[in-house]
Amino acid sequence: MKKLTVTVTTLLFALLFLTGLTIFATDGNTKYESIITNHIQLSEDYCYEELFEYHVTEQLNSDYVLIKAHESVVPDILVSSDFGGYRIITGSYSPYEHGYYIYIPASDKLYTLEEAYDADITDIEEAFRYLNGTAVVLMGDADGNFELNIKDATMIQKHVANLVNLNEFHKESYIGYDACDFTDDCQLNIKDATAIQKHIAGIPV
Ligand SMILES: [Ca+2]
Ligand SMILES: [Ca+2]
Repeated sequence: MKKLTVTVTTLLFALLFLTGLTIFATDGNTKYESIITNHIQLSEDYCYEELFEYHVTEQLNSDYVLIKAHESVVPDILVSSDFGGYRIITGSYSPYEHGYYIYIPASDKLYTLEEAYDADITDIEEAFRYLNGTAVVLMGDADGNFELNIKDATMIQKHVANLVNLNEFHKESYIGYDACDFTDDCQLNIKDATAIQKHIAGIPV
């Protein structure tokens, strides 16, 4: 797993975003709250949201539930994790690194997003899609539609030619612009477009 410290500007956007989430947290569904807080043993002062339920059955059970749960503190630093072509903002939610969890009611198992990805849970990508542009991005997804295809390479080419401004395009998503750097070298240039084209063609980058 790779980790990197995000920029100060990104951090400021993130703090604004997290503050908004904290307010929103009080209105969420809390069907599994007592089970989850037993799993991760949060202190009395915490934020909890059930964000997304995948495949709700007639018995109102779900294959999995995307949950955000962390202590009610503003993280002093945010970090991101890269795996499987995704970049996910995790943050240092004291005392836990990850604020997002996947809960599977049938087995009563709780996973971090990365653990859920590694466990190959069916359609886990739908949970990532739910967080697209806020906590999750698909690397190379320049147009932010959660698909990686030739249109993303073209958009980066246009950005390099000053026909499109990807900074402006992703102003509502504090990690959307980061996703454009497909080669992950902290530079956005024609090499990113070329690498995406090769990746789509199945040529090793
Ligand atoms: Ca795309
Ligand atoms: Ca790059």
